[in-house]
Amino acid sequence: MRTEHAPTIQRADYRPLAWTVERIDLHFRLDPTATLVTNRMVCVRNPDAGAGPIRLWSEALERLSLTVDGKAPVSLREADGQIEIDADGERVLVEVLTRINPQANTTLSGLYQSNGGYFTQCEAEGFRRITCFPDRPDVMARYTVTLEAERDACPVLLSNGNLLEQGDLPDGWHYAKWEDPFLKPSYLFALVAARLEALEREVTTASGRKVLLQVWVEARDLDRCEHAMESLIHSMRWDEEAFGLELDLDRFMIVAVSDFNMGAMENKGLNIFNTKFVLAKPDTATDIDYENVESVVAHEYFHNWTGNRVTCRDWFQLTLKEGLTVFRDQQFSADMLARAAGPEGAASARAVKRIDDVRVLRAAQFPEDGGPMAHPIRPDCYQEINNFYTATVYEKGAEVIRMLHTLLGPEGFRNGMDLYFSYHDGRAVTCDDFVEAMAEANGRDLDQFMHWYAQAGTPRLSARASWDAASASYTLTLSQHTPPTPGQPDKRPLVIPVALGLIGPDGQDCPLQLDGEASPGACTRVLTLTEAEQTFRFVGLTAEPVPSLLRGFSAPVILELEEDDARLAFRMANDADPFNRWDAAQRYSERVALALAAGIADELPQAYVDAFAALLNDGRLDPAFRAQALALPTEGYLLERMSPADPVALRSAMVVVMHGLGQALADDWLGVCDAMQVSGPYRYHPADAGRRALTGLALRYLCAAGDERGLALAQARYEGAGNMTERFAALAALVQSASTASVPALEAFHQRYHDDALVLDKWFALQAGAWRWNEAAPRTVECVRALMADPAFSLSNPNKVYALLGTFFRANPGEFHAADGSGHVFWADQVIALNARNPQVAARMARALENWRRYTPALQASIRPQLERVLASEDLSPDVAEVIGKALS
Ligand code: 0A1
Ligand code: ZN
Repeated sequence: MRTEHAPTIQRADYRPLAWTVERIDLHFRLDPTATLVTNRMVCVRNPDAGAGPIRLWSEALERLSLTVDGKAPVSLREADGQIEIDADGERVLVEVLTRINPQANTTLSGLYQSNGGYFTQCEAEGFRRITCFPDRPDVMARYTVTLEAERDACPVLLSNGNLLEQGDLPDGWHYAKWEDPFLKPSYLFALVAARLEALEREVTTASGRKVLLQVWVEARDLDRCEHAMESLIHSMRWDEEAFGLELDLDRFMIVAVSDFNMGAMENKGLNIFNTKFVLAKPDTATDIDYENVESVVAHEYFHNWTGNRVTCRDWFQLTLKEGLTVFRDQQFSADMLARAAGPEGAASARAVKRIDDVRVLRAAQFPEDGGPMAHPIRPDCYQEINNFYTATVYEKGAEVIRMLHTLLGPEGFRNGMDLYFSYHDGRAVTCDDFVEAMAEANGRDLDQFMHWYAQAGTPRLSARASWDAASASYTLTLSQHTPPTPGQPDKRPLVIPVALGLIGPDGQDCPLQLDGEASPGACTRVLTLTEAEQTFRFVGLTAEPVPSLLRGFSAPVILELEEDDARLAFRMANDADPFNRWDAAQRYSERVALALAAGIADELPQAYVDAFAALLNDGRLDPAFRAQALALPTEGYLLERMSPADPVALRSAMVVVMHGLGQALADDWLGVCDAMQVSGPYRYHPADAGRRALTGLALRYLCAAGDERGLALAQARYEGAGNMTERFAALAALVQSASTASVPALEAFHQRYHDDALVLDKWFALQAGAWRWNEAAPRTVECVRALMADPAFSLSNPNKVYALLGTFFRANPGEFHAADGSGHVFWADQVIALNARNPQVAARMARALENWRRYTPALQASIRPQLERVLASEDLSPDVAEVIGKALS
C-alpha cells in the first residue's frame, strides 16, 4: 500500500523530464508468485528539457538489480516511489531486473492473475508496478516484448503489435516475441498469457490492407463473441467513413477477462476487456448488454487514433482522449441506430440514443458537479489520478466536444480533426492543442470556449420571455450562471449553444426570424450565448409561442424555466424535437414526484396521467421512444433537485407514482404487452429492442401497481421467455412488486444460471436494487448481507462488487439511506474491507456518500460518523483517503 498522505499534484507543475526513453526491450518469465521482469531501456536526454537526472517510478517492486551501461550507477537516490539516477552523456542503457508476485496482486493494476492466466492493466500508473520506468504519458517509446510461460498453463502469449517469433523452451515452457512498430506511452503496454481461444476474422481496410481481427476468450465462451466481432468491424468501417481513420496494425486483438476494474482498456493492438463488455448471446445477454458491447468495443477501437496515435501529455489532459472518444462512440451508436431504423425512423432513433446519454449525464455527472469532488473536465489538481476517471472527464467532456461540433458544424469539426492529426500524430499533447486545431481549421476564436475546460459546476440557464401582441414579437432573454464549486467561488460566462424552437398554439413549430432578418428561416436554430445575459427578439409570429429550449440538449446545463403543468403537457404532446418531448415528460414527473415527496400532494394529477396515456397510446411513436418517454427520472437525479435531499421520502413518492400510473393505465399497459410481442428467434435489432423495452416497462408498472393480470402475465412471460431480455424484464417486474411470486422466480433463475458469472451479476444487482414494497419484508441491506455469503459472490471480483454493493449504494437510495442508519454502517464496513484489497474499487464505493451534506440533518448525523470511521481506519489508500477527505472537508 502506498503512503497514506498522498501529496496533491498540480497541473501547473508540469515539467518535461530531463531524460526520456527511446526504446525498451522487456522480457518476462511468468510465474504466479515470482515473475521475473528484465527491462533494457535506452534512455536519452530530452532536448526540450534542462539538465537533470534520469527519473524512474517504482511501486510494489522487488528490485534485484539496476545498471547503467552495464555498471552500478554512480549515484542513485530513492524516495516516495521515485528513483533518480545521475548519468553522463546523451544516451545510456539502463537495465533493471525486478521480481513481482502477480498472484498476490489484488489491486488489478500492473500484472495480475485471473482464472490462472496473466493480464496487465497499466493505465494510469500501473506500469511502475511491473518495472522501474519514467511512467508518464509524455514518454513515448518503441517496445519489444518477450514472454516466457509454461505452455500447459498459458498456451497463448500476447502483447502489443506484431508477433515476431515464437517457439518451445526446455521443461514444457514456451515463448513469444512481440514488437510494436508505433511509439507509445507506458500506460498502453499490455500482455496476456492464458488459456484462451479466439474467434478470428480477416478483413480489408479502406486502403486495401488485409488485417487479422481476433476476440480471445475462454473456450466455453466462444459462442458469445460474434457480436463483439461484428461491432469491431462496424467500428472500423465507421471510423474510415466518418473520419478517414484506418486501422494501422496488421492485427487487432480483443481479450476478455473476468477480473477487471473498469469496462475495458485500449492498449495498442491488444484491447483488454471486462467480460461484461465482450460476451453476448441471446440466452445470457439483454438488448442493453448488446448495445453496451457495441459501444465499448467502438470506444476502445476509436482510442487507437484519439488516445493512442495522439496521446495525453499528462493525466490532467485525460479528457483530451476520453471526452473526444466518448463523443465519437456516441456518434457511432447514433449512426448505427439510425441506419437500422431506416430513413423514416432515423430521427427518432437518434433521439433515443441522445436521451440515453443525457440520462447518464444527469444521473452521474450532475451530482458529481454539485458535490465535493466537483472538478473541471480538465482538473487543476488531484491526489490520486485513478479517482479522476469520472463522469465529468468522460461524459461532460463528451458534451464539450459535442458543443464544438454544434458550433463549428460537421464539416468544420471534421476539418479541425484532420488538422489535429496532421499536427500531432505520434505526439503527447494537451487540450489546448486540440481546441487550437479546431480554431485554426475554422478561422474561429475559441478562447472563451476554453472556459469549459477550466470551470467546474453545472451552469444554470434561465429564460424570461415577453410577448408583444401589437408588434407580434417575442422577446427572449437568456441568462447564465454557474454556482460556486470547491476552490472556484467565481465563474465567468461560458459559450453556450442554445438550440431553440418556438411552438405555435396549434402545436406546430414556427419558422424563426430574428429582428433585423429579411425573412423567416428554419424552425430550429442555435443561438450562441456568450454573455451573462442576452436578449433575442423574434418577429413575424401570429400568436404567442411556447419556447422549446436546448433542443437535443445542446449544452450540458440545467435549464431553469418555470413551466406549469399545462405547458409541460402541451410540450409532451407537441414538441417537434423528440428529445425535448421526452424532457417535458421528465420535468413533469419531477414536479409530481417532488410535490409528493414534500407532502404538498398525495396523489397524481389527472392531467399528468392523461399526458402519459396520450404518449403511451400514440402508435405513431417509435416504441423505443415511448419506452424512454414513459420511464421516470432516476432517483439520483431527483435527489439532486431536492433540498434537503430526502431519499426515503422520495422513495415513498416514487412508489405512489409507479403505483398510480400502473393502476390508472393498467388496460393500456396490458394492451402494449399484447401489441408489442416480437415473433421469431431473437436478433439484436433496435426495432425489436424497442418493442421489448416498452413491454418490460409496461410489466414494471403493472407489477408495481399489484395488478393481478400484470403479475400473472409477468410470470407467464418469465416462464415462456425465449431470450434474456424478456426473461430478465419479467423477473425484474416481479422483483419490483409486493408479490411473493418473485421468490420462486429468483430461485429458478439462480438455478438455471448458477455457473454463469455475468448472469449472476444481474441476479445480484436485481436484488440489491429492490424496493421494499411491503412493510413486513426484511430491509434490503439484510438481503445484500445475506447475498454476500452466496458462494458466487466475492469481494475480489469488481463485477460482483459493482453488481451487489454498487447497485445498493448507488441505485437504491431509498433503502441505502434507511432511517435506522443500517445502510451507512454496512457501507463503512465494506469500504474498509475493499480498501485492503483493491483501492480503486473501494474508492468507487466510497464515493456513494460524497454528497452527504445535501441530505436531511438526521441522515447527515447518521453518515458523518461512518465517514470518520473510514478515514480513521488503518492503511487507508490514497484513493479512498482523497474521496473521504474531500467529503468531510
Ligand atoms: N481508458 C479506458 C478506461 C480505463 C481507465 C483506467 C483503468 O484502470 C485504472 C482501466 C480502464 C477507457 O476509457 O476505456
Ligand atoms: Zn476511453
